[in-house]
Amino acid sequence: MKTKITELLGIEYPIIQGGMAWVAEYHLAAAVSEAGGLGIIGAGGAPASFVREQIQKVKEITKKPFGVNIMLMNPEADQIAQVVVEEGVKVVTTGAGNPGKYMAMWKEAGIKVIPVVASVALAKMMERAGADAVVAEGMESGGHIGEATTMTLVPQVADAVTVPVIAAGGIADGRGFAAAMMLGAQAVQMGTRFVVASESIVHENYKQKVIAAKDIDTAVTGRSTGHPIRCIRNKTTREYLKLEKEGATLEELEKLTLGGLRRAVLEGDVVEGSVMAGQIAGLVKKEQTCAEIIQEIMTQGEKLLKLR
Ligand code: TUI
Repeated sequence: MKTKITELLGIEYPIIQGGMAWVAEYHLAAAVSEAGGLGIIGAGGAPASFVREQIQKVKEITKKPFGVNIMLMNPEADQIAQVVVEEGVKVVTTGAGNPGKYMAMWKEAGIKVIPVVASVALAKMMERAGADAVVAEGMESGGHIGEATTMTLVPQVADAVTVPVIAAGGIADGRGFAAAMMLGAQAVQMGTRFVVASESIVHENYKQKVIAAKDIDTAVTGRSTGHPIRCIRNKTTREYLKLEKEGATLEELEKLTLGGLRRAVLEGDVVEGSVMAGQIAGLVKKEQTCAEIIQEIMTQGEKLLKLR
């Protein structure tokens, strides 16, 4: 299927894998890229040296295009911004901030820059700064989120910018894919469905938590601190929300979740760790390979779009 995004990135299908911290390492990224989508290495909170190794490893196992996501709250974001240039990365996505100060350097290096935005205002600013596309991410997503839903954000961003828009948040099957295209998107980005992929190194407990989740099993913590994070409800989200209601300090709240994502993803601590996942977890029912996931979505999605 050809869209402005498949053309821009040189990929077969308009499906991009989210740059999830700890989850989006090189095995997953390579599997998605090999399956014809765009795999992404998520820098998350990792040091620049680790990100460089991940890039070198993905290049060893796939010749297909891949990207790197830079989480801008990472204390080593400046160094990682340099590493992607040095390693010849072709596509960079960013999250949780404004990548404006890196844009000139990345464009100079010929990198396709795709910031993740949660508002029309940032989308317009990124277009002016030279972005090649934007990911419009709704609050159905897992992890760090904005305020607008995918249904409302995608068409408004599509109207506000001329660069292609990639829809993210709440998409996990062909129906969501087709709906996103109808809203004006040229591709979708998915996280939660790829968390449970066979090639995903995420701990089995985490995968089972996503697979068992129902429609209303996620919760958003940190609304009061300005860092809203969506996770599957567990002991820690309940405790966090209780403390938040009682007016706990930022310090007390942060102590509760420090390192929680790593503990959940790598050690399988889904009781006290942070099991980040989107609201669409309720639709994700089984583990499949990245190729199966992409094929299934494209078959169902294209069929629906042809009914127009
Ligand atoms: O970045 C994400 N989602 C994430 S990052 C992340 S890493 C993390 N790990 C542990 C604790 C906390 C975070 C987990 N999930 N999505 C992309 C995204 N970016 N969503 C919303 C935004 C965003 C929000 C505000 C982008 C820019 C922005 O403001 C920019 C400005 O004007 O400063």
